[in-house]
Amino acid sequence: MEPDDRLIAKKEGWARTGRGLTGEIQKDERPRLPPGQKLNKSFPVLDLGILPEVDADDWELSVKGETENPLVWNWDRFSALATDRIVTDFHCVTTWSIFDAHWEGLFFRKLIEQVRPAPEAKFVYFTSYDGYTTNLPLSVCADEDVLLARAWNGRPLSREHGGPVRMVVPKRYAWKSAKWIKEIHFMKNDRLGFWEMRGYSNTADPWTEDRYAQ
Ligand SMILES: Nc1nc2c(c(=O)[nH]1)N[C@H]1C(S)=C(S)[C@@H](COP(=O)(O)O)O[C@H]1N2
Ligand SMILES: [Mo]
Repeated sequence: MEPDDRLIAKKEGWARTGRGLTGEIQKDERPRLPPGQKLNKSFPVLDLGILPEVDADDWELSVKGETENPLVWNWDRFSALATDRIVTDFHCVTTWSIFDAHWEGLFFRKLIEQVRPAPEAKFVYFTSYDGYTTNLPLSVCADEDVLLARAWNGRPLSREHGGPVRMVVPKRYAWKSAKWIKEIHFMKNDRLGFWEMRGYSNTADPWTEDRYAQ
């Protein structure tokens, strides 16, 4: 069989003239708001209502459990490292979402590098200065957008949003992001946190409306 020269020539012509191009750029199929969420222009405050007052000078973070190198950071140690920046959306299970929160802090994966979790460590349990707790798999905490935040939208994190330092886990409902973080415990086994023990999902994925425990 001989090549079909007429077909080839026609298709070469299409390449020259750009046949079939619309000039439209393919839009992301996925909407930006997860199902059931509403965009909030301001950043709401939501917590147990205890609002601990923790001065940066008094703040300490202790990282312990199944790790080779447990550590305690004070504000000076932490803030010298905490220069990572990220812009994320943030979704609360009570149905508000905010877009484009500018966070500054330390990527959690860098904390993981420093403490070197043991191979058996599969879960992380967070304890806050108000007594709040929450839990996540280590694999979720290692995601590139997870951080310990000390600033929001260019300003030191306010007390009501969890200052001096809070967790930010953008791919999970906001109750997984502990404010006023005090202790991070690497563990072999999972342990349910405050809301996880009270009917809220342990996996907490906004994109599948994974709000409540089954
Ligand atoms: N320490 C602590 N962290 C917490 C909470 C809390 O009560 N205490 N509430 C959680 C819940 S339910 C939500 S929706 C977010 C709200 O964060 P924001 O107040 O900065 O919006 O914080 C989460 N982290
Ligand atoms: Mo929440």
